[in-house]
Amino acid sequence: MGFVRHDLPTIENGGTMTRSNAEKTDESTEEPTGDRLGFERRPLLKAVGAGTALAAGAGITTAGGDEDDESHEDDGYDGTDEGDGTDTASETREIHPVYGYPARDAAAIPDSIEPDHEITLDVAPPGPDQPPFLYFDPTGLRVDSGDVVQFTFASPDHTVTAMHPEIGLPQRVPDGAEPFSSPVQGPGSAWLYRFDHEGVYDIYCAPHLDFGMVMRVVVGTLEEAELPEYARTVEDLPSREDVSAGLNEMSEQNEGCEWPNLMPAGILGTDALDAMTIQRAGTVPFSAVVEELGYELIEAPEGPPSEVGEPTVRVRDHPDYGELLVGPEGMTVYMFDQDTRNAGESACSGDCADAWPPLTVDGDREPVAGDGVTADLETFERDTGERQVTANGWPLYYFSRDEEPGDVQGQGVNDVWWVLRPDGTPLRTDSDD
Ligand SMILES: [Cu+2]
Repeated sequence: MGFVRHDLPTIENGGTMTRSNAEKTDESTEEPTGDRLGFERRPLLKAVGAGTALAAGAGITTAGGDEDDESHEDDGYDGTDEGDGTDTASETREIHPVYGYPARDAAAIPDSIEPDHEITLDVAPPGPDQPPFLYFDPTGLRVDSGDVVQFTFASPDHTVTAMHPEIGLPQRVPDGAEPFSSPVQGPGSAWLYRFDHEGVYDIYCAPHLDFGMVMRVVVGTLEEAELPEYARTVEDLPSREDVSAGLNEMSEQNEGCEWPNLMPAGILGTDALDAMTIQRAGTVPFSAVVEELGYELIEAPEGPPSEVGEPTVRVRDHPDYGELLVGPEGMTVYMFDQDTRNAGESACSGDCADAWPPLTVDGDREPVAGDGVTADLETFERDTGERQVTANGWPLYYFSRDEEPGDVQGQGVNDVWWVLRPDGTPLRTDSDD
């Protein structure tokens, strides 16, 4: 199985920011139909709701041109792969001209890849008179030929995709540039790409093209007179009318909707993203683009954006017990038989809590369910003021003797501490073994 499919999240399980924002604009676009899901290679990618991941996936598969490319699975996708001992580091760590270098953990990119620039993919919440923005920041970037750019994913369900006919959009990359794309990636991950061809690269996020999630990279030093035609016009890009018509087609309920989305043509048509402006400035922040469009970039309400969508509780497969709930770092969590389900209090404090530290969330954060977690996650306030996470009504605890992800030293201790299934039911096993 290729990693693209493996890592295709949908809006439904994708986390918080995108979901809540998308819901605001997409309320009327639910109920995807079979027709909609059939990806057509049209200038307008269908890109809302359940169609999102499919559109992105289709684009990426096309980009690769060979979804059975086994070799890429060994390219160190998780960024921590030590390899099988037969590949040299340079072979496994190379930045592929089509696939780039996806790193599941942005903090674990090998030292051999040194990015020259960084771009963040993120979401800004909606304001009273403006939609949510899905954006690359900076939105305009000038690099030298051969420079490596790290794209850092701060919120769920984005891609970094070349505007290229093989991926369904007009060519807006230099001649000879590959139809590159990242997989659909989520918070905490990164994707690296080397820009080898001088010229103008227009890039988009496939799931969020309709939201105007596009950017421009200028490679090398260009003369205004030699700019390619596509850098002077946005007429070949989906217009507001195209995007609205496409979105309205998706559901009868959408008929006559006016879509507040920033449009691809609207973004790339700004003076701020003029290729010469980018070249002079070096970087053009997204705030400058939205200001030119009469909006204001609203910062996400709290915390570093990279943490907003991080799952609080995940599912991890254990060789003996199967799928279990674990905390954000992968450490096993347990329930306590002395607790009362849904009581909103904990029977474990003091010394007990030293041995069994509660899984807590900071501030006003809501716990976020990772892929496969079907238990309802809630919180209550402990006597200490900390907010402890519950799953299916059971307060969750770590065990202090567990040292690494996968450890289940706490299972069956005193016949009262138990691991939990993804739906939050305790797994009570015979502790004699
Ligand atoms: Cu996106």
